Amino acid sequence: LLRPSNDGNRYELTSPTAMPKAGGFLWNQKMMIQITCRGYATAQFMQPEPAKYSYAPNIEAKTFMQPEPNYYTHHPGRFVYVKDLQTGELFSAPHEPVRAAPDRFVFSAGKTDVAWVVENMGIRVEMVMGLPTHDVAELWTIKVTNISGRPRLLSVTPYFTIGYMSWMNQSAEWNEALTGIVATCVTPYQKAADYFKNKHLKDKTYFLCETRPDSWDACQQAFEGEGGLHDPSALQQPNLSFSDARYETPTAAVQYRVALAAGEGREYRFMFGPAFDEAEIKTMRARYLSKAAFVRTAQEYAAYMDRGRGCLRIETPDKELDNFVNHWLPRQVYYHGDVNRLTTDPQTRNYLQDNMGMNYIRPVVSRRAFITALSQQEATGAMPDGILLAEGAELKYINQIPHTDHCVWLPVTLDVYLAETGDYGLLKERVRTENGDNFTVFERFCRAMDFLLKIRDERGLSYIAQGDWCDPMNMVGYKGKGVSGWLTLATAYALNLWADVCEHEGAADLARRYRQGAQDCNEAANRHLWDGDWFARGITDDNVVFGIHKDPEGRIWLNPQSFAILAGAATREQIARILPQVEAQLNTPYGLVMFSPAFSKMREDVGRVTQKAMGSAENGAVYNHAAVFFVYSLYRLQGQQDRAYAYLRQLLPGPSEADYRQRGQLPIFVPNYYRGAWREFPRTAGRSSQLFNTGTASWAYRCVIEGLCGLRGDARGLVIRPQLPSAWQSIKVTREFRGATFELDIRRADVADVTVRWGDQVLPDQRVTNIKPGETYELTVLVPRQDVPTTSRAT
Ligand code: CEZ
Repeated sequence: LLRPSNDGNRYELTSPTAMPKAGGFLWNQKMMIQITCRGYATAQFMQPEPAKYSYAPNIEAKTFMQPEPNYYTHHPGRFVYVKDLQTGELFSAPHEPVRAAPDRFVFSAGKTDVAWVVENMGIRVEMVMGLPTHDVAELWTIKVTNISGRPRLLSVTPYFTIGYMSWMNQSAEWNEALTGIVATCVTPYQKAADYFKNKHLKDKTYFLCETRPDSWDACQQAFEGEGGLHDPSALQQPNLSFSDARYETPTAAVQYRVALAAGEGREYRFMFGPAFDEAEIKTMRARYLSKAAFVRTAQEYAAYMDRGRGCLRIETPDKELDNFVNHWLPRQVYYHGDVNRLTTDPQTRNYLQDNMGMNYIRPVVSRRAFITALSQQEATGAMPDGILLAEGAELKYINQIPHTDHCVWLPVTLDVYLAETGDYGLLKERVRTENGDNFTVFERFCRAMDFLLKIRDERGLSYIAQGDWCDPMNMVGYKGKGVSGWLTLATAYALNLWADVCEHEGAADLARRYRQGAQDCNEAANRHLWDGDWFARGITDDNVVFGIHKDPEGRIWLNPQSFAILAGAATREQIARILPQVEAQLNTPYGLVMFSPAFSKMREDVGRVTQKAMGSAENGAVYNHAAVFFVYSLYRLQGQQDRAYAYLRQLLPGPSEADYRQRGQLPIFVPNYYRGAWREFPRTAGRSSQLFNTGTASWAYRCVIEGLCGLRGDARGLVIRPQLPSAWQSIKVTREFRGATFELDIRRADVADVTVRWGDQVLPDQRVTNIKPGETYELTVLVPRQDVPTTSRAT
């Protein structure tokens, strides 16, 4: 059903029906496209706000990518109809809209292109989509080959949807000079001021053909007619109807009539994308639409993707994990760090965590991100809800709702930056904000930490306002009193991390003060939120503690447990109580759910999260971001590597076929969630959201690098403490770190503690120091045969 190919660089799916929503995605800094194995596509480009060029038949939200996208007959897509003109038989590739059962089907998701091979009626259709590196356009190659062994007469009709562009004004027509269909619209708006903004929008969609077709349709209705998309009326005629669209829904359908001898094939190239005017379309055509340009563009794009290669190669007994970690996980991390989810105002916590992952790929980008984020710090020390990345951008949608956790992510992200680079110089940089204040990075971090200390109530618990990390938990504290148990613990974690940095910088007083602050938070959490076997999630405006034994829904939440471990709030005895509760109440065959049981109805003192569908998203799904926090916290303990690995592994679909089918997703990204509520709704449990925007990616990569492989930098060098699952005898790892390459041969041996050998030396403290850029270090790492599970904190 599915398998890696091309040395793990691609993933192939051989059925269009087993996992209908499975697909792949490509991006550059201006656009992204997610396309399913059946040909449905969702594409977005930036100008600078997100916009469409292939529209749905209704007016759709463009604000953010949504989970579990619904595909329907007229969903935007990229298709080609093939009709036998002698028998009248018809099929379409990749699969939609005709849905004819293929003789052979291969959907192949690559890192730099998405491709298909579909065979039906003795005809092979090969489709490949690539993107340029710096422009917004899809580059398509469609090849049709006669494999029937006899001469054939065919019509080949690419059908690329343009869709409902605008209720104000939309049209489309064939453009002879450009050899393609050009559709035009006016983006709907109301305010006069928006006229001047919208003037510069790319309100044209073009579909260009390298080879002039014999006929075309630019009007959707003319093409589809009474036949419907399964058998469009225009395909029942000798040729398409040369229609134009006059305030009608535009489309791009073009037809080639071909006679193919046995074994003969034809290759066509097309370009699809948005433009401002015809001059731009002309330039784009000249730049890209030829065989030579396609080859050059593919090479450039491959070089661009290669910059996101990541810093780790592993060879373990778990081949599927290897494939994911060596190929796909860094790609997903790179995507986040490279384009910040293609928004002009990423949520601050997302912006910082996405850059946390970028530290493993291009730390200079992360360094710049600190400066960008801190240059928007408020006078109070608070961080805004979103970071503005484009001129004229504004805080929109979720970023207009006050959340209180953003400062937490500063030291969390910095922790990885310093571990990767050792660049403490960053702390001395001066950053000026719009309101005119001018502080060093170090001072700004102190101000952010002071702010976290300040936004606590008389009990020492952190206010939640209208949300914390959990966005839709908007009614716990909207009256101004409610507190977040998670945030109290996350504050302690952040303060401790920052205290370490203060110490390194010789600011002992500050270190003491932040450590004291952390201890206060931990004590407050223990006093008010420890429920006997786990930590509660919070206390509402009306002073009701929730996330506790007696709650029938939302009884136990994962995040407070993870951060109680990270913050050092949980003692060894408490951890020993927490871990089995998490396993018993939160684990499912598809991973750890974020809390349990899911809410079946609105709880007005918790909020919008309880209104989401049971088991979807934050309402008790396997919300991978939360699951991976827990995995990370286990890796920070000693002797929890079996649990950590088991939960980490569940982030990924497979490897059994039943699991792939149930999740419905290729193992080429971690989605933001899999459906939970597996006791209530086993039929839908495990189903992937298909949404690859998620903080999970950064943390998963971090868990593999720092946790499983145990390769974490510090001020002096690289510390090596692998945490292999007990069933593993050995692994091989290549790690790039501070310009050097480390080749590690890690295996179990009769040693009392991890032993790192370099040549004939045993390295003290399992640490490589004086790392020389350009050098390759070959290390032998011996790990004890028996890891005694304990719950003590790692040092
Ligand atoms: O958004 C994510 C946020 O991007 O949800 C996470 C949060 O930590 C991330 O910053 C957990 O709440 O209802 C909502 O508004 C949700 O919060 C979603 O928007 C959710 C999306 O699924 C992410 O794309």
